[in-house]
Amino acid sequence: MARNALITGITGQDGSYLAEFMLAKGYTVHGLIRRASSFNTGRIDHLYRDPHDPETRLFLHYGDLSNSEQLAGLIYNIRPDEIYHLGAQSHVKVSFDMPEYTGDVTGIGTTRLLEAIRRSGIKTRFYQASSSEMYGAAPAPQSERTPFQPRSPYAAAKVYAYWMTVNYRERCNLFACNGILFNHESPRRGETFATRKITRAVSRILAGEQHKLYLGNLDARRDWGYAPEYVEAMWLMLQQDNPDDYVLGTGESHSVREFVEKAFAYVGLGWQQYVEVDARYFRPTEVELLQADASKARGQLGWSPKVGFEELIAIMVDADMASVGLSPVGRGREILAAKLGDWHQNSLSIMIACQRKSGDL
Ligand code: NDP
Ligand code: GDR
Repeated sequence: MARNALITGITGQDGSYLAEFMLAKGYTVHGLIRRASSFNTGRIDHLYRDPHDPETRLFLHYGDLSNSEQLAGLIYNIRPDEIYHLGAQSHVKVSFDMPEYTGDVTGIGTTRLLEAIRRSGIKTRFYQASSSEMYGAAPAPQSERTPFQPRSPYAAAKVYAYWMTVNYRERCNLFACNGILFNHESPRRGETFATRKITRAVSRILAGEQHKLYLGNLDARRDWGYAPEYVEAMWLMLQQDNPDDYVLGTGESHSVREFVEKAFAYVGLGWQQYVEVDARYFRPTEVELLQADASKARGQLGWSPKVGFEELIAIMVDADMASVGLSPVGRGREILAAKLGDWHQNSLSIMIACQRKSGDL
């Protein structure tokens, strides 16, 4: 019988890639989605089929991480073999404006799920989307052994969720894993995160739809990888003999300034003419330097990312150019074709298809 998976955050960047990946593996996929006054399923519309169709293997359920009663019912009824908990208020800057809400959804949301699993008594495997933000001020490179020094309400909420995951693993013998993921990006990245804000601006400037790009701290350094490669490792973690925690990242660190420079240069523009620094995008406390030591994932999961920094930029700028009706430079497409097979290659066309709204949920 096909295995069952439940994905929270299925409408987000990672959730959409993971759903694709799991469907391709033959799983039946259940996703938690929020009720919204407009369609919020743009990233998964291409996967959605009429639930009356006997071939359907993707099912969406309304719910919210702030509502434990509903989560318990869902888990009890679906009885998933694997649960990927990706749902969160995931924006670090927003978490300074909404610390209590972020704690509730990003932190306690994990406890609600873990408790629902415990109470239902089902046998399942649980993945917690932990974050490199948890390292905060800790010196780089950061590994599973590096102590956390969170610098934002988001990071503090993730640290709480991390330890609750460990606690349920030890206390209830639950197969529960923390994936401590460093930044991973794609054409499906939310438009207010730095990389996508930049690649989208580059394409809109080229198309004459935007004239300036306002950014915050250009000196912060991040370890940026390509998102589809990371969701594959989430699945790998839950296929191991024993539950454990793993860092995922490229091992390279680059500044926001370098990202800007390369993204503009990719289309033949100089960035200084277009970029201005605006204090409103600075954070009260910043994480200056993140760089992964992912040797454990490499050794135990056999995972190492193939897409490098400049390649990631090419993939993202190409996709954003296509979405504003420009002909992409094309290197991004070549990289996807050459380095990644199967479902990765669809990334660009799906990104464009994402603009369509199905309307049949
Ligand atoms: P996104 O912000 O793209 O997606 C977040 C998802 O969570 C969306 O589906 C969103 O739904 C859902 N969500 C938000 N609030 C609630 C709620 N109250 N109830 C139910 N669902 C909710 O995040 P990513 O895909 O980038 O990241 C996935 C996870 O991984 C997150 O937990 C993030 O914190 C974590 N992470 C991400 C990294 C990255 O670089 N991308 C790195 C490390 C960790 P909606 O679409 O309706 O808003
Ligand atoms: P991050 O990603 O905070 O690392 O969290 P984000 O892209 O928001 O910021 C990266 C760095 O860029 C700097 N920056 C700006 N950031 C944004 N969003 N907008 C700007 O205008 C801007 N200018 C400069 C930031 O200060 C920061 O240093 C992401 C999220 O996906 C989290 O959920 C996840 O846990 C971590 O990555 C790992």
